[in-house]
Amino acid sequence: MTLLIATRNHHKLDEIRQIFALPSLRLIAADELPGLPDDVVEDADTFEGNALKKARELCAASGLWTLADDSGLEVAALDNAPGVFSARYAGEPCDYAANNAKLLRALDGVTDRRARFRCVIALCAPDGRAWTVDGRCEGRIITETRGENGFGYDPLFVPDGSDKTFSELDSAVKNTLSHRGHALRNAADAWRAWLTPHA
Ligand code: ITT
Repeated sequence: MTLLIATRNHHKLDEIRQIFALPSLRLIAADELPGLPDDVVEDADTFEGNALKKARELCAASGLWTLADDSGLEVAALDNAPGVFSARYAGEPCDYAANNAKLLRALDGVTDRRARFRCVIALCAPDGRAWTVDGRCEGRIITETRGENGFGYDPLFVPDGSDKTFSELDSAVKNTLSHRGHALRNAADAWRAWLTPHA
């Protein structure tokens, strides 16, 4: 069976391919399928809403079972901002360095550094049915960027139980701890029988 991954974000795609490797399930990226809409307008006010929108639009355009990821960072001292605006926190187009710089300015002098990453994975079937699962990772925001791996807010985020940022951990370790890892393992548990019916 073929599953379309409804993301244009290559970092996410790499992580999804590493984590969501089910037997006899072929993952195909949106960039590999010509004729799909370039961008889905992410105007829902929840991760669930945006994940479902991405999955439904690309499923309708492709006719394939489709999986989408909507994710972001919630910072306690900022009333859970940037949340669904994580990709465009410092404006559009998405600029990870500018987002990190803005986050550090917003937390300047703030002692409560608690934050969490959240990820909602949506699955849409060609007949229009759709489902979601989620995952989260609690941690804190440090005061300067550290590490080279990963993407987005990874250089500023230290998951609970670690003293390294996601950017200092290798991707296999990040995937065991991360919001995306938790969400995709929940997805495999919930949907394995549909996605690998003959495995
Ligand atoms: P698609 O919509 O095409 O999937 P996107 O990058 O626009 O790609 P989102 O709208 O879900 O995806 O925004 C996710 C943002 O949240 C991303 O740009 C990062 O800023 C942040 N983010 C999500 N997961 C992350 C992770 O594992 N590490 C660091 N930052 C992450």
